[in-house]
Amino acid sequence: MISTAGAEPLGLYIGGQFTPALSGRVLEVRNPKNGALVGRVAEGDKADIDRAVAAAEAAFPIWSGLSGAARGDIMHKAAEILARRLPEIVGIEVDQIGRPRREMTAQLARLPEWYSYFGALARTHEDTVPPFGAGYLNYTRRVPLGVVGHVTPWNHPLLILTKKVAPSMAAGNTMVVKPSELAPITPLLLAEVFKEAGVPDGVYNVVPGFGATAGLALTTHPAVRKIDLTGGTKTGQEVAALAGRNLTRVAAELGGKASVIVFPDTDVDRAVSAALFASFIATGQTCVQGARLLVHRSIHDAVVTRLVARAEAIRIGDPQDPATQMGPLVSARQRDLTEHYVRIGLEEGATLATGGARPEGPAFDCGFFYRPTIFTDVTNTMRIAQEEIFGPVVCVLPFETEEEAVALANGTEFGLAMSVWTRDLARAHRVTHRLEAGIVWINDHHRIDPASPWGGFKMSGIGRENGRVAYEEYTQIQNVIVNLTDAPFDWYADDNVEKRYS
Ligand code: TXE
Repeated sequence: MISTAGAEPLGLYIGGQFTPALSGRVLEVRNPKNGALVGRVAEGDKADIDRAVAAAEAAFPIWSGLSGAARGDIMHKAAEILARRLPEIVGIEVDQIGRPRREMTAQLARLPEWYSYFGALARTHEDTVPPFGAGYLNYTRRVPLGVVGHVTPWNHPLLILTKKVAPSMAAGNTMVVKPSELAPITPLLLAEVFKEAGVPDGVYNVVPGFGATAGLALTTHPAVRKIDLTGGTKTGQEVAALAGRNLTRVAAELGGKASVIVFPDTDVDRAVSAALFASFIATGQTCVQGARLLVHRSIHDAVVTRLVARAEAIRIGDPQDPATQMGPLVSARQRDLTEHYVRIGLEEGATLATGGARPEGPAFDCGFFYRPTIFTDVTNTMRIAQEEIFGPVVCVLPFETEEEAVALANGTEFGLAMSVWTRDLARAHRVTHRLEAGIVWINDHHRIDPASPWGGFKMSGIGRENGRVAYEEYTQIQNVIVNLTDAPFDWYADDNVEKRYS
């Protein structure tokens, strides 16, 4: 097992080996709860990305040459090994990003399902035989793209990585991962899982480093056939523009500003637990965070009163303590951003119902902690209602009519996810069908499954993770048209036979 505690930094993972960066540079991973060193990791740049892409290119004929069933078997094995190693991996994930152990245990326990689901897809995928006409057999083949690049963030390091790795691996691609500079350790640990499962060397390569160096080198590499990125909308726009020069495909899961829409037939306690779950999981650092709570005016005051009391009772503390319900933000930068937006909210005239400050006490002095924060009297034109904050801040906006709720919910540039809370079946579906969002939960929030397509409308991204569609987006179609007759055909012959051209 690789160690994160020793003096030797963890290497990049290229061609089945851990190796130092060519530059010799190393980056430090620090625990956001207290600044303690979690581990030292080799910091890759362009030269290392070039090596990793070359390793992935070399492995491509081997991996793509296996049958889907053989790839599926290896991925099922990876699922079993990963399940066995989860306790150790959860502990490191918690130290890297500060999310509470109870959240990371629940989230990471699901990861093996991705390898099982996509392994099964690799085994069972069927191509098509489109109609063509008498005397012909016409069939399609889905073939892998080649080397693909995964650029991943820090907020769900392994879940987001897995959403990209599992479908691309199942479809027969080889890959280079550029994980977030804040959370590179667990993506490196995953390499051990794949090695033990029998994934050939060079299929899965990891080059930790910064966006402006390693990230840029990967996304502009001419041999990379697809970039799959999760990050901020600005990053997605930049990456897509540059990748376009090489006609590299881009999938991007970007920012969000999800609305939680609560109709008046919802029980107040249910609405409050919905809002808490939607808004404060991951200290609000998730792209589908319920950052906007749209509540019918008739229950607005009751919901706000109860929500404030419940938010104030959330236990903030050491993320490794199983009793902790909210950990720190991931970095000083994320906390600065949160504080910046809280100031903006106050300047814009919103009312701070609770939070808006760091928790006090020696346990919080050296970490990036921030209290759950609720703004009321928010209007849809305020920046706090429109821009992604990515912290534990929720804006409450009242509405009167269904029409108004839909207009408010759709009234941002984002379109990743929303949730609708009502017991009225017809209204639930009627409203959902008018929402501009790639994911809608009815009477729920945050739910995710490997079989269920995940991705955004509007400025929240392009392409889809999860589901058959994700597998297919990691393939390209070859159409094979077979003439089944031996009848002579000579287009230029003067034989008075009518020629068929199409
Ligand atoms: O993300 P970045 P950051 C949002 C959230 C957050 C903001 C900034 O609002 O406050 O983005 O967070 C790599 N070429 N989300 O700075 O920079 C980078 O190294 C190639 C939403 O952490 O977008 C990292 O690996 N790569 C989100 C990854 O992109 C580049 C998750 C994401 O980093 C690059 C995270 C470049 N030019 C942040 N610049 C979500 N959708 O869940 C950066 N990277």
